[in-house]
Amino acid sequence: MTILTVTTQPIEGQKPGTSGLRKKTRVFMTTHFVENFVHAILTAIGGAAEKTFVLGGDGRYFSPQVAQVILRMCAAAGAAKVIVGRDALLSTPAASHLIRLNKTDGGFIMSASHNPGGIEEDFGLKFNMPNGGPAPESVTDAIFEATTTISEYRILEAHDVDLSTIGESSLGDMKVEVVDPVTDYANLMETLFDFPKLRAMFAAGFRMRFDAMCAITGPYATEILERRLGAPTGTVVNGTPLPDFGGMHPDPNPTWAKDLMDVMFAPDGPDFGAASDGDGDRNMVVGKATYVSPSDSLAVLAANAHLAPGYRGGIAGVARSMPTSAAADRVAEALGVEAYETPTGWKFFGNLLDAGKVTLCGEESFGTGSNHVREKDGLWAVLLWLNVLAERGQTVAEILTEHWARFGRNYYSRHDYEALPIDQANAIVENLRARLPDLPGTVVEGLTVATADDFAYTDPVDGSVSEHQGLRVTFTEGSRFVIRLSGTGTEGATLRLYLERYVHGPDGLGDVVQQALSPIIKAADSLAGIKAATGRQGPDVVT
Ligand code: VG1
Ligand code: CO
Repeated sequence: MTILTVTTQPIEGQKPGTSGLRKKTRVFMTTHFVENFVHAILTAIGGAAEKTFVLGGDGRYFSPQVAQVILRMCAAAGAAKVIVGRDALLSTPAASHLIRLNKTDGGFIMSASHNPGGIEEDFGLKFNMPNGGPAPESVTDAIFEATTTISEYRILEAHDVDLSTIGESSLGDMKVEVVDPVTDYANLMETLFDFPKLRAMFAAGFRMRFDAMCAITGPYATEILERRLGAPTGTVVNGTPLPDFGGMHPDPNPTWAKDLMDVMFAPDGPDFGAASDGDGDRNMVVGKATYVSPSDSLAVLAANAHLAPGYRGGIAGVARSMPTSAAADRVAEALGVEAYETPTGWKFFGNLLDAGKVTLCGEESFGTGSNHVREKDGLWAVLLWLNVLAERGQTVAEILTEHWARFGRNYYSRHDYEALPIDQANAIVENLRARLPDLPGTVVEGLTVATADDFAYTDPVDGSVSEHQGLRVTFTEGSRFVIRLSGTGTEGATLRLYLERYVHGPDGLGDVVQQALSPIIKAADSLAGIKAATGRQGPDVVT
């Protein structure tokens, strides 16, 4: 087979964001776009010669074609082998696991996660490192750099590899091993959780609904929940991955998983509900008529992880992204373990996990995970919740109520203003940033500003510094808001406003989160002027 050397030139905008490169699918479909980016990845990691990689994705439109390009470029670059999920399918956590299990040199994940899929929607590609985690900023910077200087790439001239049949084949001198996307991951879950106990809980009539939102977790949830744990057929809904996710927006939150919310809040609703995102790394958990905020979910899991076999020895520490509520910090304090605060995005947890400093990590955006892989993991979180429910024999509502009584409650919400003109969003952030030094002591809407800064993170393991990770303003009575721009969108800019208020012990505020937060919402708007600048009456999505 011939290796072709193709002349190309830099394509603008190939800068990886919070989690890989995401663009409109039609942009990815333009000439050389995929090839240029793959070449840049291979350059940034020092070439592919003799290396082994993992390849898979969430099955969205255009993935089959991109998989073939990646295979032919890896073959041309002298890679020894690529392990591919059947039909190029792999959830992000399953890909992370395969990278680690097979001690490979990293992996390519084709996904734009929670962004909708289809020819008119979004596509994405990210590279994970040999530890199974997302490439750190040093590597994504090097990838971007390589996209700006590219002049040619190499690709093998060959027919498509059959990815629909499990087994090994050759592409030039490179081996291609097609594996079942689910088995190894499901086996890993069996080592972490008490499957016999969960089977007994389902056998005793425990009712659950798992909404896979026509994305990648369907096959995983069906195998684990229905086959291995004996949950009734139909427990998993929307379980077949579709190239356009059936037109759904696979973002597991109350807005986009409204069907699930309706079922869970109906009078005869199941005991437990869950949804996951496009690539299976995020989750929403819901009890009977009880919504669990992701920040609370992380805190509850941290407080109860020792109830599951994989975490019996306790946890080493907890990490959360800066905008995530401090609920987990209070648990860490009670357990006498360290709590870490990182910038948004899973790539910042990798060093802490590798160094054994933390066992659990989480983000306010419905992502939680542990040291079992180096990605957040939606189904893992669902199984840990199930294990906790089985051990405690309580409902989700009872567990939450007891948790708040013991640790106090961090009222929390995120308000997203989507698809803003980029200049407008930048101006809101720049204006507030410029005022930060003068804010302490200012009284706004009855609240006094205590501190105001632009979050910068120094990685405690390798000393690398990441600046401009979100503007945060805290008030003297302990509440705060954070503003940052999304790094995963593909249309205009999305402004995220994160709001938090801590109330110690039973508070009489009830379950009216937005009401409890209303003083902070007003103060944030008065300081940042979001409504005035955008002309909008309120956020597009509230979680
Ligand atoms: C969002 C979330 C962030 C998450 C990221 C990737 O990023 O806020 O917490 O890590 O998506 O998740 P941003 O920059 O848009 O706020 V996923 O499931 O898209 O890989
Ligand atoms: Co995701």
